[in-house]
Amino acid sequence: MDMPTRNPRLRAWVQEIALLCQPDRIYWCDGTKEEYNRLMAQMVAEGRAIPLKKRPNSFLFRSHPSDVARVEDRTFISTSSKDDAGPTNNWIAPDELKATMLCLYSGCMRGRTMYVIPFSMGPLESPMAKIGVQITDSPYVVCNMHIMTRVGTKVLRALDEGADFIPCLHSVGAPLEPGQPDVPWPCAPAIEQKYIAHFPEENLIWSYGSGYGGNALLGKKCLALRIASAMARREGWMAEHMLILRLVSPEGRQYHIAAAFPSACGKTNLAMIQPTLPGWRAECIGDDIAWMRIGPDGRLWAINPESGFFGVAPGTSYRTNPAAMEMLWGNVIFTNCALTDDGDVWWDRMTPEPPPHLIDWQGRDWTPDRGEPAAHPNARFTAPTAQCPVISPDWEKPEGVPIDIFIFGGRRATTIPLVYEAFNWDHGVFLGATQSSETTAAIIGEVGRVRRDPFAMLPFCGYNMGDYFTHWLQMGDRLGDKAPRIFYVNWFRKKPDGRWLWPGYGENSRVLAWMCARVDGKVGAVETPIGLLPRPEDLDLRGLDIPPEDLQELLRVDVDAWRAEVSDIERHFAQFNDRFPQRLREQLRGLQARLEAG
Ligand code: O2Y
Ligand code: MN
Repeated sequence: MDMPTRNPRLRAWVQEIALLCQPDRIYWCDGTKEEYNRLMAQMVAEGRAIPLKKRPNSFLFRSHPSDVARVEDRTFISTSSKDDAGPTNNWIAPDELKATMLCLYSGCMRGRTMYVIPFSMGPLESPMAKIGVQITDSPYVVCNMHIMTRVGTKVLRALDEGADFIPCLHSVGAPLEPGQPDVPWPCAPAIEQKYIAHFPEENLIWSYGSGYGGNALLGKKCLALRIASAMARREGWMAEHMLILRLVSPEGRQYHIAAAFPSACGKTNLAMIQPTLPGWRAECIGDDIAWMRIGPDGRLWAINPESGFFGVAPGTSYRTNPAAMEMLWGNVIFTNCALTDDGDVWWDRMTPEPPPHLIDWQGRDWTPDRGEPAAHPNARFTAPTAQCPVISPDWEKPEGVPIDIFIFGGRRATTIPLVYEAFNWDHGVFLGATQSSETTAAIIGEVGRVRRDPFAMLPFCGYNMGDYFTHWLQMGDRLGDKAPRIFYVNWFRKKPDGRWLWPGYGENSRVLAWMCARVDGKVGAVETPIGLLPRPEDLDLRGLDIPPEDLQELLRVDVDAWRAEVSDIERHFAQFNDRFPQRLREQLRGLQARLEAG
């Protein structure tokens, strides 16, 4: 077998996987534009992709209706001891899981091409970058990886020089018999055949049966969060489900913010915020993942390991996220969006009124009276980060940016105020550990139920979450007085009649500006049982028409509701048993005591 690498481990692994999966051909990706164009042209010719007349070099894909999102129930953290995966992860012992998956992988690429994708998460020159090599039988995955990661021969050269790599094996799980015609979106027919497996003790990823998003683009959730979080704990850094944002004050002072939100809380919108507050501006550094380590100055420095956005399309509009809309002018892969009659894409709430006729995400005629959305609720765009009109000129700096502020948040109609600050690091870790959000239609299950999603990492922590809390506490010990300040936000509090109290989007800059003033010691705060809140006059609300009673409600600490919250937090913490850090138990007792005293 001819291989363009001298790296002995990589050569042996590719050979082993080729013998196992039995592809018809092996192709090593070079990451070039020519390669991307060739694969796209091939997928168009095969009827898997639709070129969009209205957007240059952009294509629409339609997935199989059974393969439309991450499959949390089929995602496994496979450690020798079940306790090391913890109560919030699915677990199967490594030997058992490997035996099952080896049977599935055997001959799974027959009739297909096996692509070998050398990629880097983070700029290759960054001391924080990690190299992965994904093997896949999906050309759609190859093209998405081109956008989302740094693919190519530069990575191969680093591997030749002995760089380590994380092996990521992926198959759609749909071998072709000789003469069998292919389908536009091959995937394993049954959900029980899908496995998204992580072996953190050996930095190994095996994914089988799905061709969609986080299940298949293995650099993202699998490597940059699940495997990286386990590596980060061992090596003393942090891999977090966080956007990274630079806010610049009218005086030109820069503040760097990293923020964790569960799904459906507007994370990409905040990452690309266009402040309404006069004189303030913002630059996006990343919208989903932050890798952070303590720098030589003792501060926490963050990079965005990705090079693309894999954003949810429905809800994205010129009102909610103008920067994203501008970014999507061309060079974009759209998945499960609707197709307009003039060759463009459309999704729910993109425009106030839908077009009179569309082809829906399953290729069927659609008119507004259909009663179901034209685009799938988890329809996606894959777009290069560099195309974002508000991207920071420093987004690829190898050393990253120094973080001043951490924000945790969730979607809660009641109880949680618009913003409050943690008393100290341990209290901030408590806020992250108790993070909660109401479920929306984007998550399978009951809508409007409060779900605890610690640090927005529930589906992404590659080890026992009790140990993850301890890791956060230890990072704080090492950072000392250089630690970022920690805040909690809730943009989604409602009036009794169901209307939002806060306008959100660009107006959130007013809340961010208060945080910056807190960092600089320029503004006071009221001490309450739950944390430090702004007084109404501490928020710069000039030009915003918000009734004083709404503001009062946004900043109200509802002590009775918080007592109920404490009971729920106790139940949530109990699942971590002996892995739960005593310091967070003390935080809970402190909150209880303050609520009783207040
Ligand atoms: O459904 C998927 O496979 C995508 S999930 C996703 C994609 C981009 C950013 N974040 C997420 C997420 O689930 O947090
Ligand atoms: Mn995410």
